[in-house]
Amino acid sequence: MATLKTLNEFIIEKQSEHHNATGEFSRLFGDITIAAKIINREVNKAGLVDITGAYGTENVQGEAQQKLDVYANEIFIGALRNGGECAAIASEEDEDIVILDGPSANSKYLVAMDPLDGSSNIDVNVSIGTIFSIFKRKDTSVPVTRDEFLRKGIEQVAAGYVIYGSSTMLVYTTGSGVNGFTLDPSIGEFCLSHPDMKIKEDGKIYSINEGNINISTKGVKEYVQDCQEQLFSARYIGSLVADFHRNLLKGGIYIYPATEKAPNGKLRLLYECSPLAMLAEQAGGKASDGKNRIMEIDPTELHQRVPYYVGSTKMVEKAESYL
Ligand code: P6P
Repeated sequence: MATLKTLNEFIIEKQSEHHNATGEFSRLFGDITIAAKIINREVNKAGLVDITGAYGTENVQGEAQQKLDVYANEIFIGALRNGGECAAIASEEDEDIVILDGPSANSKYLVAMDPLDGSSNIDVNVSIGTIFSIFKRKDTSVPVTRDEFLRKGIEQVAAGYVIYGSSTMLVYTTGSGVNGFTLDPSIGEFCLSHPDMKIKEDGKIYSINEGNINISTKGVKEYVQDCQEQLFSARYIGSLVADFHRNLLKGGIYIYPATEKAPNGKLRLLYECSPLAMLAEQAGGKASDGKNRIMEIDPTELHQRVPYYVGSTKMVEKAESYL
């Protein structure tokens, strides 16, 4: 029987492969994992919380019930602040960066994240996710600035997501392949369940909100028509992490194109498109804005949106050929 390998054991094993590893990255990752476990616990009882919340009850900390994405944001910020390995955070939930003072002040890592993506799906019991991206500071002797986060995806040292679904999984890469870990609640550990994940070069699943098709470009309409003529399956969960994860396992493409309503698409480059692009590429797939490789886009502002085509290489290339 294969031996169980926890995420912590895996990270320490990998750390020893990086000769100059000082354990800081491993500790940073441990902080992210702790936050994911806490959020998992809250997400799993979200329905219940909503019911009690509806009666204005307070949670165990005596605070008024918060929206779960605000709560998730605070949990991640708290875990990273206490861990002391992250100098600052860029979050979808905060307009400006959050600088972590105290022990974190001269840490060498920066984290960009969407603490709980798809949170509108919580009260309909649909899978949701956390997306995170890790950069290394160039100079820890100067204060962190907002501009320091405006880095190309190729500069990420790690990227990953947590999917809170029928099971809770953490999937990440540090640039040498993608590995998936499933949370075993009975021992509170993420255990290696999907080693060396690869996405199929081609697939038959396409994920796009076809409600926007009439306000999408001609090329998008033509590509969707092409998928329909080939009798592909349309699967759109309305939760990026869930659609991405299914396509990673089964092959497929996820598209959030530019539309008349959203001329740059809806998804954010820094903490949604870029980290998932690193994972897609590391798994043998592709991620573009319809023309340019996502990982090469030079961000100009923190919450910048980009059109997004990600998944099986041949499907992304076929879509690009129509654009
Ligand atoms: P629409 C959730 O709000 C999200 O950011 C992604 O998780 C999801 O794929 C997309 O937006 C859904 O957006 O416009 O299709 O409802």
